[in-house]
Amino acid sequence: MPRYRRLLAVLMMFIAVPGGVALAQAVGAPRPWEMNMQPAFGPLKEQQIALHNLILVIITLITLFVGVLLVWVMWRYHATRNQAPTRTAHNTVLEIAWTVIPVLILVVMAIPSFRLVYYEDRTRDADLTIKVTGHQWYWEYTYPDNNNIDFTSYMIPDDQLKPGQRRLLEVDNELVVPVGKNIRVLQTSTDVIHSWFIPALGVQRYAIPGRTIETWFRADKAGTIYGQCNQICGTNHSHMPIVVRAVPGQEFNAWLVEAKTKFSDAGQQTREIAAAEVRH
Ligand SMILES: [Cu+2]
Repeated sequence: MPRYRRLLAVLMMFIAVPGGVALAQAVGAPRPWEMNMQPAFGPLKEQQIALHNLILVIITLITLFVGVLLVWVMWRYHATRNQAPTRTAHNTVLEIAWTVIPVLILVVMAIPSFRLVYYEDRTRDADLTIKVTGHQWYWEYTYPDNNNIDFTSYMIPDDQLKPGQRRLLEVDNELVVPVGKNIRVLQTSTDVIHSWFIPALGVQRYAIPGRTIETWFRADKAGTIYGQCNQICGTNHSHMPIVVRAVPGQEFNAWLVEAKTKFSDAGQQTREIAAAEVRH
């Protein structure tokens, strides 16, 4: 009974996911039947969820209020119940109220909103800087604090995926970062505008040619976090995913040593990039 089994699998997922987070490897990725935002991996996303929840309450109350008012007006002032309509044209108190109250509501929404925009903008105390360069159609990551380690990150095509890997989301070289550290991200692009978007980290920033745009993030737990380019950037826009692997400090240092040898020949990298661009 495949349908029954599928339903069971979905149910299991709802049970397994919260439990899974507590286990060894947390995963920040989209899930089937997802109705909410992805669970937070760090402070940016936590604050985004808090702002979202606040605004959701406000707009729900407004919608209910306006809806009830509309239904009441339709019922109360229907021609059969209100045969001699009033000729009222002005009501100063009412007009001031329906101007001032919405302004106050907007101010209540604007204050936490602006606070969050500035919080996401840059970190005052970065532990590590990473440069992200968008290319048609892959990402390039540079670690200026660590011998300028530089590598490209390409999507793994469908026919090379291992069992259990996510289609259109896996890459050959992940961006590796230490857990609990503030990561400053400097972004640019070499061709068109891309956007570095990682929902579970709460990061979404344009990569614009000729400009360097800053943002930051922090992963507060170890795990693998998936994202995608979300600015339409050409034919293979859907083929340039982002994978961030957040690992404990010691593991990160070990990775740095390994990466220094693995990606040591910067010249070779550059030549490969140039060759890839000619092929496209
Ligand atoms: Cu792109």
